[in-house]
Amino acid sequence: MSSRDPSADTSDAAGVDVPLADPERTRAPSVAPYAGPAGGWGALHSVGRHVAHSRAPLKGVRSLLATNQPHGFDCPGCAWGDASADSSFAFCENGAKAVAWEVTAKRVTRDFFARHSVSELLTWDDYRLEDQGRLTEPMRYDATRDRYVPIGWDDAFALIAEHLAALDDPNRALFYTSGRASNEAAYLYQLFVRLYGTNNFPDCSNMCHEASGVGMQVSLGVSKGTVRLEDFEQADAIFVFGQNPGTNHPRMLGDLAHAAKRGAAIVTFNPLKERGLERFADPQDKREMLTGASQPISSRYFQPKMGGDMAAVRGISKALFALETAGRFTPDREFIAAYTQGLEAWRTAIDATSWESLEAQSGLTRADMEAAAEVYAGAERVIATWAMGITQHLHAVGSVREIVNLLLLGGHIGRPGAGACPVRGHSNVQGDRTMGIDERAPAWLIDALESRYGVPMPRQPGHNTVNALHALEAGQAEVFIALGGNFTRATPDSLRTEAAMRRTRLNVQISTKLNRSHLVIGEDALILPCLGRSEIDRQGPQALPQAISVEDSMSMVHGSAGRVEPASAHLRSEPAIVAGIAEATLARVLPSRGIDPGVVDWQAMIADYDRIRDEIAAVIPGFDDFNARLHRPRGFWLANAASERRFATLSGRAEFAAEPLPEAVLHQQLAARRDDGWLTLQSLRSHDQYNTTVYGYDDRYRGVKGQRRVLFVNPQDLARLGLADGEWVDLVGLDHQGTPRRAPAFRLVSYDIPAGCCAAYYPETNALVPLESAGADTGTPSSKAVAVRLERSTRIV
Ligand SMILES: Nc1nc2c(c(=O)[nH]1)N[C@H]1C(S)=C(S)[C@@H](COP(=O)(O)OP(=O)(O)OC[C@H]3O[C@@H](n4cnc5c(=O)[nH]c(N)nc54)[C@H](O)[C@@H]3O)O[C@H]1N2
Ligand SMILES: Nc1nc2c(c(=O)[nH]1)N[C@H]1C(S)=C(S)[C@@H](COP(=O)(O)OP(=O)(O)OC[C@H]3O[C@@H](n4cnc5c(=O)[nH]c(N)nc54)[C@H](O)[C@@H]3O)O[C@H]1N2
Ligand SMILES: [Mo]
Repeated sequence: MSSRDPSADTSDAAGVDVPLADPERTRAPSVAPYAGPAGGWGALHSVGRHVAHSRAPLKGVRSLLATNQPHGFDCPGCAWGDASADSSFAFCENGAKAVAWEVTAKRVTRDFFARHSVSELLTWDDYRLEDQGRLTEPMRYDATRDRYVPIGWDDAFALIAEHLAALDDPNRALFYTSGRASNEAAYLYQLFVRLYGTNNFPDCSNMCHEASGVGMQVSLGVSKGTVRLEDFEQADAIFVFGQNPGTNHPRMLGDLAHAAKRGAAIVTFNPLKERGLERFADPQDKREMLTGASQPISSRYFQPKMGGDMAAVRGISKALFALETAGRFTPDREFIAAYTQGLEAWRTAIDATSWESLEAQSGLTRADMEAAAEVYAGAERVIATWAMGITQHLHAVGSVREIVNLLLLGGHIGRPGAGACPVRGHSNVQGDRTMGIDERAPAWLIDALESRYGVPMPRQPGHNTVNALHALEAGQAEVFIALGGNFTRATPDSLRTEAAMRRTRLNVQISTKLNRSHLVIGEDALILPCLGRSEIDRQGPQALPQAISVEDSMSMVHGSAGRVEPASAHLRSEPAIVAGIAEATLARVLPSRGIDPGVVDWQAMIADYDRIRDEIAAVIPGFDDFNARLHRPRGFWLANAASERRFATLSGRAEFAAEPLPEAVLHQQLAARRDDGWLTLQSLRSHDQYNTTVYGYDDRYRGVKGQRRVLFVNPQDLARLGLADGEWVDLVGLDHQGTPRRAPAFRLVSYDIPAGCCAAYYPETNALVPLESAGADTGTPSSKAVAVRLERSTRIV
């Protein structure tokens, strides 16, 4: 294999417009199974390499040590809860990589933008763009020179205000949020956007855990998990659905390992054998590190087909009812009678579902489901956790509700050591929603905002992520502002997304690093560089360091204060940038509506973030006395009614869901067409990435080195299709109108994955995810079920 010209890859094949990785990145990977456990020395060595690559070893290491400590900053890596306040620094390889990536010594300066036109940067891949380092000053796109040029902060704010004031309808502006934004930034952002007049809050969570919130809300009356970290110390059985904690929530492995060690059963459902769910060596355990010992994690490991979980869980429940008849399982009848409704309808639905159909949809055998039921029946306290393997499907809400059904059957909601645990993605995605980043704002929130500020707020629902793209396509939206993230790369159907983003009149990206969202632009564009979480945020006349706050997956809210000097003197904090935009914009738009722009004193809040928290305390339930409670070592817990067996559903009871299974999920639909090469693709994360941020080209636990363009396929499928491990293929999909989409050049890796299923990394595969293929009740793209055909690649010689 040799390299090829990347520019040739951008245009010639139908439906391709995103460049391939640059030539050295299209080299052949080395592929060999990984023998070690997750964690262990492999993790320590990897951190060393990544810290060195960031060229800021000392600073990097010092800040790492402060992460997730009582007086340090919250790890920007994931939303798993933090261990007790007195424990020493919790080592996490991928948390360390996230921090090293942020505290890098590399910088993107005005000279960089003078040297590289936007057209040139569009041929760079995701890794190379972000690897240039931290953004250092505000920049504005100059179309005549096709380059970004410096602009002052005030001029940038004035430009945004001008564009926003010029819109005849505030609903023509879109305000995206990525889940790293702090509670303080998010609160100010939603306040500004609603004062401006819209609920257009497309959000990363629309592509992520939306189904968890929607499903749990109907079933349990809460949209958040009901467990706390302590519950993992008491559970007898932990059912882990559709997640890869070894890579995406490594600190969770510590909790799973402790549970496994004391004998709790860990039952995993995942089409792939993820190493972290098999064995883990804790890098902080001296004995394990010295002796090479490791802790087995899953006691049972089931490999359903993608989209098969609702059927699998229904099968477990069917088996439980059979065990009940045999006198070997007792549902929690007291709990069911006192707190739930709908059991009979659900049971009727289960009785009406044959084992054959459960097997066909789940890809598991009846014996598998019965074995899982045995574990459940023998456990007094059961936790179920899940992530993207459940939520990124069209029927995700059904799956979430079926998992909740299973928990309700044994009374595993609202008792110690038991409960539902959607494991969130971004480190503050849950907090952002709590702060009101919600395109379907509940009435109580709008009421509370109106009464606090005395200004009418919009009540009409706004655009979620997918609808925001539709609005751009239809010319119904023209200004796009992003508080973090990489919208253009994270969203489906890259071809259409990029065309839609090119229709913007103004595209504003508040970011720490350069990414493709800065380059796919229309008329006018701004890059507004902000502080990262690791950096000291000084505000007010005395330049006092400020803390921000975040909420983890267990609804713990805690403070976070940066430790290192900012990457550039010109950076501003996210709250300060939002306040700057708000002040400039509202001064122009509110007076014409007869409203005094002074209703909110933005500068006072920026001078002292305690003032922002006073506002949060006044508006958002659960935050009374916020400033005092924030500084407790582990912060404080937001009450969760369902965990106290109060169910704020329509009926006031927890609701069993009795929805039918989907008639046929994608792998079933494609089964008949498999000989034509059709497979169900899931797009997932490698070990060396954070969403669209690519740290490197290795996926250690899956045994792949030096390449991201790989496709994991079942050996039987390879044989049937006349393909072999090591060959290169293009992935071809179809949009909703049958127009081809192509993601070129993936190296086949024969892999332990159910027949008919395959896997490759996102965002390289986003080109194939149809924009119309999103959950009707969630708007979440079905990134874990994409129909693709394999074509031998003509592109690699
Ligand atoms: N280092 C690192 N940490 C991260 C992130 C990151 O990119 N890098 N991203 C953060 C974010 S925003 C999120 S949302 C989370 C994501 O965390 P995960 O949900 O763990 O992320 P994915 O890599 O998408 O993994 C999906 C897992 O589900 C499995 N799966 C896929 N389809 C199915 C299915 O139909 N059924 C079942 N049972 N399993 C299935 C896959 O094999 C894979 O193990 O991680 C967060 N933390
Ligand atoms: N096909 C497919 N698509 C998916 C997924 C999938 O599994 N498959 N997963 C989906 C999921 S779960 C999610 S959450 C989304 C993620 O979508 P996003 O949240 O939009 O994407 P990220 O890649 O996390 O954003 C990376 C960028 O954030 C900026 N950034 C980093 N730190 C900070 C900070 O502290 N402040 C600010 N302002 N900016 C910062 C940097 O400039 C960086 O380039 O992608 C979704 N898209
Ligand atoms: Mo996510």
